Amino acid sequence: MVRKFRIIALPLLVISLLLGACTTPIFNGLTKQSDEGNGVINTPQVSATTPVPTKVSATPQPTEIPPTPTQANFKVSEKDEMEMIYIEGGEFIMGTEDIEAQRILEGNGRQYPEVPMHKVTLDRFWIDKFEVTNGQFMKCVEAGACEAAKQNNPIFAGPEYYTSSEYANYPVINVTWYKARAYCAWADRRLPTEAEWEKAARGTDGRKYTWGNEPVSNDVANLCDKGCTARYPNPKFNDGFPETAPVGSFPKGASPYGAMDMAGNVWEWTSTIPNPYPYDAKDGREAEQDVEYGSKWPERVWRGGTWTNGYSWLRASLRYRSVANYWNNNLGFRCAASE
Ligand SMILES: [Ca+2]
Ligand SMILES: [Ca+2]
Repeated sequence: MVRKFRIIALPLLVISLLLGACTTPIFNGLTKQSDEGNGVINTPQVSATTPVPTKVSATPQPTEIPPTPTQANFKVSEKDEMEMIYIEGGEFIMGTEDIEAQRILEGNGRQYPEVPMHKVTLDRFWIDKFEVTNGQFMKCVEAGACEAAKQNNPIFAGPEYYTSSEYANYPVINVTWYKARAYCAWADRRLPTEAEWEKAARGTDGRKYTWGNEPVSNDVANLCDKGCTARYPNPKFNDGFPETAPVGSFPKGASPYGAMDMAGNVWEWTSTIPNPYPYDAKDGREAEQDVEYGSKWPERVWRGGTWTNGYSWLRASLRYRSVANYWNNNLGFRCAASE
């Protein structure tokens, strides 16, 4: 009896092992896809404003891996292959009561008041994950839709900065607001408003920096560190980049949504005309045309700090500004989109 049981049990054991060997890789594959889809964004809230992935089906084919909810939060632009991040609609905390911001108010004339801290409600939008690069901008120039960046204020790379494949993944610089706007239009996008920019940079919780409230360190942003070639190198920091850095070089400084370099590397143009808080998109500061608005020369807001500035310029709420036809070797941009 015992012998007969062994004869039957042995083939069953073999069959079950084979089944196990077959099913394990499939399970692992599903798990891996799910992890990749999660990125740095938490599971999104399901709401009427959440975009529906085009491949979602109520009855997915057995051979297809079901899309995870987070896949709806990323897309890639067909025009310039920019990765884009979905930012849900709703309220966030804009501005600051930070003592640094209060103190700076008394000083730099081109810095603009960040106070008071207040709540702003935005519609959903998409934000570029990275600053627009030389490689991407050159495609727009070659397409005849963009005017080349100014090359008379170069960094050490000289004119090759814009054209060499070595710098294709570095942020484009020396572009005016008009050139930035033209690029985003070519790429079927637009410049972000400064409110959108700030929400994408700091999330909804009013944090001081993209990464949280911890002090600035070497691995969160490209700022003017000890090797910096700009006017005020700071020997207390060593971020490894004397001038601009390839986009996405500081993943530890990513925003809560996963956007890169929203602290440091290059300043970023926004669509917004500087105007005191509270932020109100309907009071004329988001005028699309080059209208006269409080000044003969329309100004626009910059955000995010840069490789030529120190750690105190990396606050997510910091506002800087210039006339729209200004350019500099620390000034670039990223784009946004409503849909
Ligand atoms: Ca640096
Ligand atoms: Ca930046």
